[in-house]
Amino acid sequence: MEVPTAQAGAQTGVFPAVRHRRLRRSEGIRRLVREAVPRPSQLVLPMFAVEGVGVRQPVDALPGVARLSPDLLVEEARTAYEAGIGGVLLFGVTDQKDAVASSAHAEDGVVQQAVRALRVAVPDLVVITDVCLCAYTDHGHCGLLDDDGDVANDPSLEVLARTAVSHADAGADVVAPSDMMDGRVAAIRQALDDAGHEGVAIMSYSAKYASAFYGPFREAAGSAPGHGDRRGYQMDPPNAREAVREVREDVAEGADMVMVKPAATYLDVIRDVRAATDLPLAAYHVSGEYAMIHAAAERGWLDARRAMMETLTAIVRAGADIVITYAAVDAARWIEEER
Ligand code: PB1
Repeated sequence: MEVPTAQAGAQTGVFPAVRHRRLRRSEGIRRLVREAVPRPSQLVLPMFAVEGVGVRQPVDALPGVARLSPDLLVEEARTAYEAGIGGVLLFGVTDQKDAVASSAHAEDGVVQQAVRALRVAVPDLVVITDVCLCAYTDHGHCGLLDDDGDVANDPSLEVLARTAVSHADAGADVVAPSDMMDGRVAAIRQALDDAGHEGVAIMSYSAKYASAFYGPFREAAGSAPGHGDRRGYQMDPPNAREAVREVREDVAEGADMVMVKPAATYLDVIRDVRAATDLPLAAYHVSGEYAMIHAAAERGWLDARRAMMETLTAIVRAGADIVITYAAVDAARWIEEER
């Protein structure tokens, strides 16, 4: 049989020898060459824990999301676990607020109660807890205030560390400091180790921006700052190089995982951070990035499923190993349907 050779005179590497559409001809071929496909096991579901029994308070600005008492939270977490997601990230919602965030590290705090309930009800679920003071302070900032009303960095570290230890005491697998105080990773690592929690990991919100996309979360958690804003500690959106500096600092202080937040509007930062560290890189698809897709879909402008999956795929394509998203359970199911 004569071995076909390139058409006489035809150039190789360009049309018509190369036809890119050959690899788009069928779903089978497209699936074979698909590059970045989110996996259910890399998705983390944020959850809001409140006091009480039988409490379910849907959050208007976050379709499908509710504040849940421990009994109902474990049911929803079990469903998420059975859908194959990688873990849950717990946020406390409470009326117990004071100037020094006492309820943040209370042994019977809302997050501590939820962690203990999950440890019993869904023992193999990875439980991550958000470590911050904004939900527990009467001023709504992520740290303690000094006499001038500014967020006092170093005095906040001790309270953040105590909060992380109280989560670990309750059984958290991972603590995730979202406060953006300088030095908090080292302080938390030292406190966890001193308390015998060498095995509890730290997922640091290393590059967390003062974003306009947190509004729905603040409605859910009742955590908006009472005065001013968070630009004195969260990062300025125009800065990408600064994110690499923040990540390198947290790695040096002992972070086990780092994070970029928000995600869909910071894909370049995710890519830069990916290149800067081999540690597991999480990206947080925040409340506003999630809610705006649902809002557009409710007006008939977008297909929510396709838009959500395209967004999560972009975050993974940019280099994220872990995606924190309110769509985690939906996405896990959609991924399984499309396998
Ligand atoms: O989904 C979201 O918008 C997350 C919001 C995020 C939670 N870690 C913070 C946003 C804020 O600044 O209010 C909460 C700060 N600890």
